[in-house]
Amino acid sequence: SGAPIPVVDLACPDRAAAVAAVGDACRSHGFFQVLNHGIDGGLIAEVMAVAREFFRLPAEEKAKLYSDDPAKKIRLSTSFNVRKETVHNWRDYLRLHCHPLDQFVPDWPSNPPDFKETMSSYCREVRALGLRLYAAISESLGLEASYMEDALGEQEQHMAVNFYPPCPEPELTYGLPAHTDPNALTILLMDQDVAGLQVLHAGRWVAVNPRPGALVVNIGDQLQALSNGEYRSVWHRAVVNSDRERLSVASFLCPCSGVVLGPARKLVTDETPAVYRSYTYDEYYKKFWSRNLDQEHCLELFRT
Ligand code: AKG
Repeated sequence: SGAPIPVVDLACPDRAAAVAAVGDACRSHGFFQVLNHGIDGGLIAEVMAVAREFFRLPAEEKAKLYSDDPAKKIRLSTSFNVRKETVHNWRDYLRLHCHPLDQFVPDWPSNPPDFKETMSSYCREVRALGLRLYAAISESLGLEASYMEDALGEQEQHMAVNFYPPCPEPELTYGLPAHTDPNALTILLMDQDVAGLQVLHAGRWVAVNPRPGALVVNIGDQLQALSNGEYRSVWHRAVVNSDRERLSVASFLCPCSGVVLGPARKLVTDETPAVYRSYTYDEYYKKFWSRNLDQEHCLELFRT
């Protein structure tokens, strides 16, 4: 129910209009779909196919990658920290670190045989798209185009390849419970024909049904902080259903851990005082994951 999330066409010849559309979407919903994002449709289809093939591997083969240690750089699990949760997610997910690629790819799954190559190509493309979006987001706030990229440091990049099997009793759990993203920017690729992602907007859960070829982008907690609360990192969740499996691939751009974050100086004025104090990403990340996902917004703990 509710209004669908905004759609931004990155091929819009009027750049100022595209930048304004990005800004409006970040302010109103914290989520938007991007069309003409520049990532080849053939590559996107291959990513979905290779991810599906991975989850179809025999359980014994996948079990070799299983770990409930959140510190591992590559692992298969059902949530960030299964040791802490009281209700388990109806999800399998493969968590990968993706930047720099040459450091991490050797440890990625070598079955399916084209997993490494396909996923590496996609990671490179997603990163380039993320950097383009940072420029538009910075400009839409009246900042230098390079502001976000500079402020976030040499960024890490992670990926969650999420597989939600059909669930016999979908009302008893979630694929992924309500959360905001602790990172800066998330780019989501998902099945077009099975609904699951829901976004909280004006107090209601809104289903996201991406248009063909679209990617879904959302603002993470760090961009909310850098924008001094102007842009919103909103609650979202994945629901499951009893008859269809669903696949999504979430790419997270994350500040480097030592970088000091806080509202952009230009956005702090007498009329708009700093909403958040400064902190390191390391401090934020530890705080975020030391709590349960569905508690109050973690940024509330970093208010001035
Ligand atoms: C995540 O991986 O953090 C997500 O929010 C995924 C949502 C989805 O499966 O659509």
